[in-house]
Parts: sequence; structure tokens; C-alpha cells
Amino acid sequence: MMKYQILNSPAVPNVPWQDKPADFPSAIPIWRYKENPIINRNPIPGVARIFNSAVMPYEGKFIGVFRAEQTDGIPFVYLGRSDDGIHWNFDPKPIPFVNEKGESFMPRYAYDPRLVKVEDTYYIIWCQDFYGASIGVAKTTDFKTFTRTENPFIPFNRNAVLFPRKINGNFVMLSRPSDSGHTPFGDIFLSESPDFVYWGKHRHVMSRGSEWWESLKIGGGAAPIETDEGWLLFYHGVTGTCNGYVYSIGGAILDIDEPSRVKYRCNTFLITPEEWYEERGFVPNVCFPCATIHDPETGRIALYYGTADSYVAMAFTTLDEIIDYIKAHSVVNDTDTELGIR
Ligand code: BMA
Repeated sequence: MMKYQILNSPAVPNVPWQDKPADFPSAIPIWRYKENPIINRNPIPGVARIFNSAVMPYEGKFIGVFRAEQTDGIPFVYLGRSDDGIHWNFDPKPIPFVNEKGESFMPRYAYDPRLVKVEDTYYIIWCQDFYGASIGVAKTTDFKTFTRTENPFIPFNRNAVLFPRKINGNFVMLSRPSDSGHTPFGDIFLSESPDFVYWGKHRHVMSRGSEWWESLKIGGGAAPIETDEGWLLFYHGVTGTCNGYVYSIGGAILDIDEPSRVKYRCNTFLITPEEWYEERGFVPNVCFPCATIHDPETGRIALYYGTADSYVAMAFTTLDEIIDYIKAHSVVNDTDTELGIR
């Protein structure tokens, strides 16, 4: 019997899963896939690394959008398909985005994609050049035609994450206003749109934390999971060290109707770089969550995260364990819990 429920999300009986190892500390609510990383270097010709990528169930199997760093160093979004959510086959070329007239309309580069279904449409959201780093979006209904729509925000911005349903009649997107470089600051904001073109009603959601692991900047991660306790959000939190940034994974629960209000925010990280594929790579010490696959029937959650800007890894938790852990370690302050407008 589950204590909490995942809402408005289809059953995924084949959700990727591995039981918590018997010798794993019982107090820790999330455990890594033993065979990590699931995507290794040089996965296809012309691509050196795949990381920071998003996946979802599709027609009984799985589909995903992958940040692929090409051998010329430029990142683009590639499409991948999988029977089990673990072993992936990638298209040989980047997703061929078109404009609303059907003409080719490729970004100069594209990275950190998220993939979210709202009603009957799949949305891909990524970071791209728009006279500076900003957010690009495209939609598809068949994973054959990918039509870019208006860029939602002016530069600079990163880490846009769409909620999987409209709230109070509007699309809702998290984002992290930033600068043009390796931004040494950053808080999560939220914006609404009635039509996916005009975005407004901007609200502050939460700031970088007072805890050291997330004291430099934070950014949205996986699309929020709707639960009877609120929107469960996995996000990244960054600390600055004398040897560079360290990216960990955190968890928070947002109010269901007013998601700019944080109900619970875990003051400890959920995952921090510890394994070789997290500590060692193109950029060391990065755990960067971008997606979950979750099953409302069992409460199983598979979290997908990029590691060290080199690999894709998975970790597992259950809804009951993660919500109880976040609540038990929650510290929220006034700027978390207020509506977020001044
Ligand atoms: C951020 C983004 C991520 C990357 C991280 C660590 O600014 O570019 O794609 O994983 O830096 O390099």
C-alpha cells in the first residue's frame, strides 16, 4: 500500500528498475543503477559524448532527446529510442528542426534538452544561442516533424523545465535567468503562457540555498512529477570550490496550484558526485538531472542524470521514500514559501 500517489500520469509497467541493494544504507532514499553509466563515450560516429538528456515512455517503449557533443565540440539534440529505457539507439544526425512554414530552422547549437508531454503534444526545451544563451523550444506529435516555436524568453536563460500539464489554464515553465558564461549565480523562476507564445506572470520559486552544496546556483532538472503532496521536483544545486563547480541533485515539493510556493525543500543533497563516472570526465564533479520515468501503480521512479559532461546515468527511488526523506529534511524560508512577486 503506497502512502503517497502519483497523479495524472499513465502507468508504466516496464519502468526501468533495480531493487535497492541489500547493503545500501536504509536512510538514503535513492540508489544508483549498478551498471552505470548507461551511455558511454563515442556512442555513434561523429559524437564524442552524450549527457544531460531527457527520456519518456512512448508507445510501450521509450524515446528520448539527447545532448550529443559532436566531434567538432558543438552540441546538438539527437533523438534516441529504447525498448527498456536503458539501452539506447540514436539517430545518426541531429533532430532536423523546422519553422512553422516547414522550412529547415536549426539552432546554432542546442544543449541540455528536456522532453515533456502536455495534452497531446510533446515539447522539447533546450538551451541555445539567441544572441546569447537562452531557451529554445520545439513541438512534435509524431517524433517525425519537430516544429520550433517562438523563443519563450530573452537572453540570458538556462534550465527551462515545462510542467506536464497546464495549471490554472496556462502552460507553466521553470527557468533560470543567467549570464552568458559559466554563470556564478542563479535562482529558479516560473513563467506562464496561455498559448506557448507569450510568457508572463513571472514568479520567483526558490533561490540558491543557504546549504553549502547548493550555495552558488540552482536550476530545474526533471519535469515535475504531480503527486498528492505537490509537484515533486528534482533539481541541480551547485557549489563553488577552489577547484571548480560541483553539481549535486536536490529535491523539493512545490504547491500544486501555486507552484511558485515551495512546500518542502530538502536541505541535504540527494546525489553528489561520488562514482568515477560522476567525478571524472570532460567536466569533473557533475550530476545533472534532466528526466524521470515513473509509474503511478508502483511508485517506482527512475531518475536520469548526466554525469561529468560525459555520460548518462540512472538512479532509482520510490515515491514514498523520496517524499518522506524530503519532508524529514525540509528547511524552507520566506522566499521559498511566498508567492514570488514583488
Ligand atoms: C552548465 C551547463 C550544463 C553542464 C554544466 C557543467 O552551465 O552547461 O550543460 O553540465 O554547466 O559543465
